[in-house]
Amino acid sequence: MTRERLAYLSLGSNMGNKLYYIVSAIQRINITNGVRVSKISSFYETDPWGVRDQDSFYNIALEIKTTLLPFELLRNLQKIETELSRKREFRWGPRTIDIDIIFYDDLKIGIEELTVPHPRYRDRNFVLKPMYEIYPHNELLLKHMNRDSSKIKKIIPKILVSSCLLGENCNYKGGNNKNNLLIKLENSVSYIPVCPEVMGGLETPRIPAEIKNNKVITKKNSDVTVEFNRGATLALENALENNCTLALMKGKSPSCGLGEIYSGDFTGKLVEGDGITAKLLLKNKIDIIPV
Ligand code: PH2
Ligand code: MG
Ligand code: MG
Repeated sequence: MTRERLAYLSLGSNMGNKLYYIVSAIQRINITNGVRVSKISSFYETDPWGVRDQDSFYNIALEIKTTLLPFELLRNLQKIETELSRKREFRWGPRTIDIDIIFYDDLKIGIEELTVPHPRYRDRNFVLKPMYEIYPHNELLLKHMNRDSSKIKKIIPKILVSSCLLGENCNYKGGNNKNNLLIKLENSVSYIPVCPEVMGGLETPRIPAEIKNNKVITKKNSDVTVEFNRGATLALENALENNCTLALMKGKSPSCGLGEIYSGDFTGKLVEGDGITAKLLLKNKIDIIPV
């Protein structure tokens, strides 16, 4: 077992739902074996650097702790880029997601595939500014900051989130599904917490329910479809009022699950499908990351 080392990453996106790509990347980095995200900077909207004639970027910086060697880390990050539809068309062109290793411990690596520290970070405020937030004792970052005058603006994205993921005791058992990464992200975004089941009028704790034949049925065989639909509508209203384009939703749940949900037999088995709220959000062009 190699020891854990600190590395600093720069993330950027300027295609499609930029917020979705950046947050998806953070989550995928955090669940990679041998990697955990330890610090997340603010989000910045930045002028395109290099090739100027393209959409503005969202950029952030991450501190990670990793037992992976630089090349293993690089491979894993490239895999995440590919999973998030990254296509390599031309240098510095538009991309759904770019994940660059800026520093890896105090290592200096210089071969064709990987140069660390990143060869151009000193010229890029979109790297320096977010990085300085989470790495303030690195004076070099500050020193380089004014070589580049391109505009960069801090933003606080609004994100719809299942309340239980932030630690609210609103799941059916009366407990929560607190997620450490989402708690860490709380300093960089503005969360709009919703629990569609509670908003729909159900109590906590409540009898578990699952979707079967397009209805939501409790384990005691009562039909709670009306409550689930009401909760979904209220969650959607919250999202629209706040112009959310992204929702972080509790996975597998009959309200919030995406892609896979419980089968309807109360056996713990999963089947393909979306929860009632997830389906409504998607229909209204709000992207979902299941957590
Ligand atoms: N990435 C590039 C080229 N230009 N400009 C901004 N503002 N942000 C980026 O992340 C970025 C860029 C190549 O990686
Ligand atoms: Mg890059
Ligand atoms: Mg890159």
